[in-house]
Amino acid sequence: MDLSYFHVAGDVPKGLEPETAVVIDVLRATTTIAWALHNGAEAVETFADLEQLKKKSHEWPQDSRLLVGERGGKRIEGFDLGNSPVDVLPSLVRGKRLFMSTTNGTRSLDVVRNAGTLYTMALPNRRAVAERLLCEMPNQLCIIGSGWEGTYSLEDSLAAGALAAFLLDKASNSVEIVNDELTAALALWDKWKEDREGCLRLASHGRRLIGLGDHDADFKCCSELDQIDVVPFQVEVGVLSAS
Ligand code: 3SL
Repeated sequence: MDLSYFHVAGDVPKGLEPETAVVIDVLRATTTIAWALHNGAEAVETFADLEQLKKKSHEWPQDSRLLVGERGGKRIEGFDLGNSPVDVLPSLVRGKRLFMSTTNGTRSLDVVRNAGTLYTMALPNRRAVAERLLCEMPNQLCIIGSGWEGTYSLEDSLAAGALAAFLLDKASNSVEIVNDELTAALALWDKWKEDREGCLRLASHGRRLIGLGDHDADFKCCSELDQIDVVPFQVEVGVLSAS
């Protein structure tokens, strides 16, 4: 399996349609997606564009849909929930379809929606996603971060390193690191793996969230490792289900 990492979806070379892609947005979209599906959401349908989200969600029965998302870290006006993984409680999301739009994470997903196979990952479901990849053993895997408005983010690189480290540990003979971004992500993981929350708090988006108010529960949740077994998988364009 050839492994590469792109800091943001815009860095994926034009014309490269990844055979298998894993999209990461540690703070907080893919952590929220993992917890929502773990807690029984029917699916999470993601949108880059808010108008499209509103149109699609209105075609869905009102009692089985929730509108979820943020802009600039704050809940979108009129939406049921913001983008916090600790808010997608089983009592709220079980059986519901979540219509979700976030500043960066759902945009990243939109860019790589035509990948042959598409997963999302965060730190709490790292092992589950890695084990799925080891079963499937694709020839080529692109790990794609979400960053912040097109720029690098420390926390997504940390998680990319965490995924690569797991794959190398379990199958070093079958895994090849093919770009420098992933080598750097592995070094980052090595440095911060015992203080993941410290890394998230140091990250510029972590500091942005701290500036917006108390996000202690989010930091704790987003930095947990290998806690849940859900593997979010794109079943149709834009729609992620637990698998
Ligand atoms: O950028 C995103 O997609 C969000 O995850 C950002 S936030 O953590 O919800 O502010």
